[in-house]
Amino acid sequence: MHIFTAPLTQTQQHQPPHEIFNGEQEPHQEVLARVETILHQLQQTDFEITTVDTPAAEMREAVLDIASNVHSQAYLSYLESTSIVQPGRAGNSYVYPSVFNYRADLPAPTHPVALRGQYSFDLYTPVSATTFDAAVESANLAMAAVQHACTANEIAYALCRPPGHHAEQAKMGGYCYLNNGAIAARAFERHLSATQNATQQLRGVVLDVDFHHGNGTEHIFSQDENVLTVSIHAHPEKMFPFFSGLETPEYVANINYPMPIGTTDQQYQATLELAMEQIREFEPNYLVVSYGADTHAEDPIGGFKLTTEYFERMAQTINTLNVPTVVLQEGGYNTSLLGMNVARFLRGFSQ
Ligand code: Q9C
Ligand code: ZN
Repeated sequence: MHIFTAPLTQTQQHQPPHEIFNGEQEPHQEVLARVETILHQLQQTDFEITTVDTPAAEMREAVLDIASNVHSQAYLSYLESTSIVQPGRAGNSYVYPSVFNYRADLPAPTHPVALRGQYSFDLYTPVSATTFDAAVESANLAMAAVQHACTANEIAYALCRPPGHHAEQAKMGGYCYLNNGAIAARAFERHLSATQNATQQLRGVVLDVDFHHGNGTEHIFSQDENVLTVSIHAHPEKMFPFFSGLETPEYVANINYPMPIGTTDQQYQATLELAMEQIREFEPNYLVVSYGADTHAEDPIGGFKLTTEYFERMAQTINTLNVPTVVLQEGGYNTSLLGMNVARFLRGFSQ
């Protein structure tokens, strides 16, 4: 297991003060302390840690190159445009949508207020002049992990922040801006097609074990038969993101396991074993694990009952494919337990 993290001083400036729920401001859950506690805990392990310090311009170019196979050009251009500090606005001030696009078939509008609603699907995912760079840096870690998994024959973990799995092809949401899991899958395709024999069609799996449905990843690959997306998550009738997460026959390689609130280790394990059965049948050449510790019993916004000890078993169950694998950090919001939960999960990949 090899850990990839970003320098805390630079683009981790992304710190949204609040999210808006039901018209009220609530403290934002996706805080910098998440990274600090995870890093602190991983420093107590004997995993090797690499701080990825790619020069900013080089990083933007490399990430946008892969991200252009995941997100629309218009969305990427919009996101990049938000990194320029607007006159009269502080660099760390966050903007939120006010009107969402109610006519997606008409020409795209240009007013800044319209753009915020065009490229977003919720009021949890605001943007400041620091957000684009943080999202790029997060995706860059996912790509560094993929490179390592392909060249060093070792599982790699990317301490991604902000998370990625809710980001759609052309919309931010659920604290996510760039879909790190989808970017990792495309990066795997690029690396492995350069090294493996060219006649073989590459197939990969993105397994999403965050508490919330991986709507973005599912939708981005919904018509790609070579990327199987599998998600185990809280039933959308009870939980964010509400509009997806059930079986969707139109999607060509997708499996969803909606779970009840209160799901225990045992229930989760039985479902994960089914999921792994399906994944083995797909015979993938690589695996991306979107990992959220918000399935833990004491997560402030979750609702499952998983224990810290179970995360190790979860990882052992996942780690049976023997293909290049990366683990990407998605959610997990209990900042006292998050570091331990992540360390425990990663330990399960290291036996
Ligand atoms: N009042 C991830 O775990 N809903 N995103 C929060 C709190 C948004 C979660 C509601 C949850 C987004 C990556
Ligand atoms: Zn989540």
